[in-house]
Amino acid sequence: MAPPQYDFLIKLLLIGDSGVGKSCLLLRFCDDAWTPSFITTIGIDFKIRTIELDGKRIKLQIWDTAGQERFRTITTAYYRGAMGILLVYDVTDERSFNNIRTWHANIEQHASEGVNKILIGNKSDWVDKKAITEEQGRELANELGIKFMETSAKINEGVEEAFFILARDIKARLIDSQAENTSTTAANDGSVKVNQPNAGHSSTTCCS
Ligand SMILES: Nc1nc2c(ncn2[C@@H]2O[C@H](COP(=O)(O)OP(=O)(O)OP(=O)(O)O)[C@@H](O)[C@H]2O)c(=O)[nH]1
Ligand SMILES: [Mg+2]
Repeated sequence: MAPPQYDFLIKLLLIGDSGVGKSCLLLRFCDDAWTPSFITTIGIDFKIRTIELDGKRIKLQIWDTAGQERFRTITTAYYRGAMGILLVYDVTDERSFNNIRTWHANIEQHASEGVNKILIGNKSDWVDKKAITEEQGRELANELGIKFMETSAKINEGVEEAFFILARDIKARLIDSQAENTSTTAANDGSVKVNQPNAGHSSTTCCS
């Protein structure tokens, strides 16, 4: 069997209200493409992009959930397998910002403990229609104890950074720390096995 084309697999999840731009962020990050048309996600979708961090090839498997309420049962089932979650609101839509607390509470309830998170204020290009300031976004992120980025999938601003910040945090938590632990055991059995970033997480039906 051919060896995998990556060193580690990281599973990410995009959540947030319908229309905030989750699918567009994914399209921008994975395909460097943009579409102004709104095709609402039905249930769940995913895309892959392999990035390099500190000389390691990290395959990002990114799950894109439907924001619409009617898909909530399906989408919630994907929380547990996620190593990192992007909580997205639309900076021109106050309601989507106010709903972030509910999305965050859903994570607390359904995701794996210690899952890395980042708050994303998308559509930063739409200056005229902006309803939520960068400061408000940062304050909420601080309150929730998570990182924050404003992004625009349209003009490709902050998108790369947002995914990389999250991937780096996950790498530090699951891969680097595990490598440190296993390097001690390596002295005993001669093998270093760090290629299981999901070890210790309960597996679900979602992401295998
Ligand atoms: N101006 C601007 N519009 C955006 C941006 N990102 C997305 N949009 C627009 O917002 C609309 C919704 O984008 P989607 O990515 O489909 O939204 P979604 O969050 O995936 O929605 P659901 O799949 O229903 O949950 C589309 O018309 C996009 O073109 C952005 O950065 N700037
Ligand atoms: Mg979508």
